[in-house]
Parts: sequence; structure tokens; C-alpha cells
Amino acid sequence: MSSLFPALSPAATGAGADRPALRFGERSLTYGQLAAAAGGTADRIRGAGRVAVWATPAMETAVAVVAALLAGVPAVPLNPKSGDKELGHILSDSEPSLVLAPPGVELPPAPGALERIDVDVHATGPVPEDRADDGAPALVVYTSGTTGPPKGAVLPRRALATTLDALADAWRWTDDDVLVQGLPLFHVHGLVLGILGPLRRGGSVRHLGRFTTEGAARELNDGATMLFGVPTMYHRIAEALPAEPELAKALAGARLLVSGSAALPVHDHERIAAATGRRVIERYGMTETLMNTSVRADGEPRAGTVGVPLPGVELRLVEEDGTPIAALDGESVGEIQVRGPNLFTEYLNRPDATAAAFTEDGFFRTGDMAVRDPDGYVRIVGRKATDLIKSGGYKIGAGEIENALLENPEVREAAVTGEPDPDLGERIVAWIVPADPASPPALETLADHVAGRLAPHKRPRVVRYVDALPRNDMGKIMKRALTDG
Ligand code: MCA
Ligand code: AMP
Repeated sequence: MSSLFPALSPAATGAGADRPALRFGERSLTYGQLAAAAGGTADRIRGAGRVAVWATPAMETAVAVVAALLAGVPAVPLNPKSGDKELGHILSDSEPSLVLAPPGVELPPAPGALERIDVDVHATGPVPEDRADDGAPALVVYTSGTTGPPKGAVLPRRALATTLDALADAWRWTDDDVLVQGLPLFHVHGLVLGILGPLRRGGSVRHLGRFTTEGAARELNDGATMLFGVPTMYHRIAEALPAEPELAKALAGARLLVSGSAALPVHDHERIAAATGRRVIERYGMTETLMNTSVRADGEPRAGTVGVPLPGVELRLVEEDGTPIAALDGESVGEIQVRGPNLFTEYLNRPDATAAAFTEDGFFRTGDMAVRDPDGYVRIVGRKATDLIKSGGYKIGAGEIENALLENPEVREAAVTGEPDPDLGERIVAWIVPADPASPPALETLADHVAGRLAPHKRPRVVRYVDALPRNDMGKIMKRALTDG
């Protein structure tokens, strides 16, 4: 039983009430104002079973999530761009008793049917005494698997606290730090690291609403000390640097530039280093595990590595049969398995999937393949499942998209793969056997279909028409045989 946000306690806000906490564009809240707003909102949701949060990239989302955590009520962040099918699944699976949303925002039918509380960022109420247990659920974050709909990873308060404190240790992250970021707030990266992180430290965050290189440059040149982003954002920075001297100056002056959610290509690392004299550091995590490894602020930011295990995280590489690989030789490839207080407790309503995710001795099977260098640095070299695609830092399951595509009458058969993309890391490719070969469905039709049902980031970016899908004797689609030309 310990407070997740010591800086919001009445004692702390007495002395530090005027310290900046959150800024979204023109709107900002000090610690005193945030304590009052979250306290007021917490008061209205106390006793709720679970609350959904309509997670727009806005102040209301931060206030809503902090309020839920203060009230000891698990929060389920929803992607406000999710389509009907995805929203329907998440809501029927997580059964929130109400939804917290910004005033004036229209909700689609499924969340619209729930009791709604408009988040008032000017509300006032006392910060409740933090009584929840460390093992109590704090967040349920939905994450895609290879097949089927997304699973809700239940993250206990302990995982949030330990991962953020481990990052503070690794990054020398303090209350003097001012973070700038433009990440979505319905995933761990933007929400846990990018909002709850600064608040746990007593520092501040400026959220850009949506990421732009100009926004990042402006804030870093105006006092921000850290930048968090996915590789696509750093790729866009690398592309923009030659024409934007303000951006080079901004990055050169930052205390820490951190990339995560997917691998940052060495080429982008090198271009940024050459133009700014600064190296981006990478950390490696997952929705289910929060953060596992990082290059430390005082460590060597070697391109292509994600650094060393964070304090409290046990990490091992194992062979196919589960035998641990002891060698730190930079060559022996194994699956990363992790154990520690940073882990989730379960997939909601999915005891089968939860059981399959852990080894007998309590290690979580990440599905990521890696080697370890002689000094212990972890180098991720691939993924076990070809049916998981990382696009723009979002994890997307091929099966989920295939199912959505098959619901379109113009599609007879569908297979989805990821292929390399310089901007997104991987782009989603739909291989389609059209119902009517004489008039195959256009890419735009399929993209709209998937965006409207699931989410825009899950839409195919490329479509390839085929007469038949390559299948093995068992009838299983051979994805590796699906290559362009
Ligand atoms: C385009 N759009 C559409 C359609 N086509 N909307 C509906 N239907 C369509 N057919 C809209 C999109 O919604 C978007 O709107 C705009 O057009 C541009 O789309 P897109 O090209 O996809 O966006 P982008 O600007 O290229 O996005 C790149 C991005 C984004 C900003 C880097 O991919 C992103 O925010 N990635 C972050 C992912 C992330 O946080 N992952 C963390 C999970 P609009 O512009 O209005 O949105 S991993 C994690 O949490 C673990 C723990 C970890 O390790 O971090
Ligand atoms: P998600 O399920 O969306 O939380 O994504 C987690 C996955 O993102 C991990 O299993 C990795 O495959 C990938 N990932 C996260 N950070 C990194 C990184 N720094 N380098 C390579 N892959 C990463």
C-alpha cells in the first residue's frame, strides 16, 4: 500500500501546488490543480467496478486515469478511433460500469450506451487516501495477439510503480525533468511512461496532441529535457533534420532522447547522431511486462541494442526447448523471457492465454528473439510469430485483420503480412483473392472497411490480388511464400 503519486498528496501539494504537472497545447494544470481535478473526479467514480476512459490525446484523459488510480478503480483506456467491432469486443470483455470522456465529445453507440461522466479538469475535490493494495489492478490495456481479438492485459499498481522507478534509476529521471511527447494515450508507452511517469516523479509533461517535428523542437528549445517517441517519430526527425536547424538545436540540447515500442533502425540512429551530436537511447518493453531493459543514461547508447535489464527484472534467453542460454557471445539467439514485479497479472477472462504465456517457473514468454553481447546488452533480432506486425510502433495481429477482411463480401480469401517500410517499420499488406476477379475491391475500400471495424492504424497500406493463397497439405496458408514477385 503505497501512493502511486506522492507529488499529489496533500502534504506535497501544499508546498508544491504551483509546480507544473501537465500541459496539452494551451491548457495546463499545476500539481495543485491536478490534485483537485483528479480528487473531484475520483469522488464521482469511487466504488465503480471498472471505468472506461475515452482516451483522446487531451488533458481529460490524464485527469481521468489519475482519478481512477486515486480512487482505486481499474481504468480501461479506449482508442477513440477504434471501430465498432473492436470497441464492442473491448467493452463486452471488460464490462466497465461507466465511461469517462471529455465534455462535448460524441461517443459511438457502444460506449455511448454506458453511464457517462464528463471529465471536468476544473473540478475540485480532496485527493482520496490511497488505500489500494499493490497487487490490485490499475489498468486493463488491450493488446493484439496473432489470432482473434485483442486481449486485456491486467496491470497491477505494483507493475506501474516498479517500472517507473526502475526507469527513474536508469535514466536519472527526476522532478526537474520536463518531458515532451506526442504519443497516443491508450497504450503503455504514451500513457504509463509518458503521463504517469512524469507525475510519479513530480516532474512535468507537455503533450503535443499529435506528434510533429516542429512541436518537439519548439518544446525542447523551450525547457523540455526529454523526448519519448516510437521509431517512426525518430525517422521523421531524421528526415526533417537537414532542413530544420531549430530541430537540430533542440535535440542537441535535450538531456535524454528515448525511443521504444519497436526497433529504431541503425540508419536513423546514425543520421540523428551525425546532425545533432546526440544519440537516441532505446528501451524495450511490452504491454504485458511494461519495461524490461534500457540503455542507461550513463551507459553506452549503442545503435541496435536495447541495453541491459532494468533493476528488479530477471531476463533470460532460452532455446526452443526452454533451455536457458548462458552465453553472452552476441551470437546465440533465444527467446527473451522475463520475470519480476513489472509484469501483468493476467489476460482478462482468458485463463488459457494467461497460462500459455508463462513458464512453470513464472517467466513470461515475450516471443521476442534476441542475442546478448559480452557486456550483457540485449540485441533484439526478430520475433517468433510472423503473424504479429509492428507498424508505427503499434502491435497488430494479422489474424484480426484477416477476419475483418473476410467479412467484406468482395473478399473471398485473405491473408495479411507485414513488410519492411522505412517510415512505419512494417506496413500491412493484404493478399486478397477477390470474390469477383473481374472487379477486385480497391485498396481504399479495404482500408476503410478495416479502419471502420477495428482501427485506422490496422488498415492495409498495400493490397495484392492473387488467384489463390499458397497452402500446405493441411490447408494452412504459407505466409512465407507470399512475397512480392
Ligand atoms: C487514414 N486515416 C484514416 C484512414 N486513413 N482514418 C480512417 N479511415 C481511413 N481509411 C487517418 C488516421 O487515423 C490518422 O489520423 C491520419 O489519417 C494519418 O494516418 P496514419 O498515416 O496512419 O498516421 P501517421 O501520422 O502516419 O501515424 C504515425 C504515428 C502513429 C504518429 C507514428 O503510428 C503513432 O502514433 N504510433 C504510436 C504507437 C504507439 O504508441 N505504440 C505504443 C504501443 P490522425 O492523424 O488524426 O490520427 S507499444 C507499447 O506501449 C510498449 C509497452 C512499448 O514498448 O512502448
Ligand atoms: P506491445 O505489445 O504493443 O506492447 O509491443 C511490444 C513489442 O514491441 C515487444 O514484444 C517488441 O517486439 C517490441 N518492442 C518494444 N520496444 C522495442 C525496442 N526498443 N526494440 C525492438 N522491439 C521493441
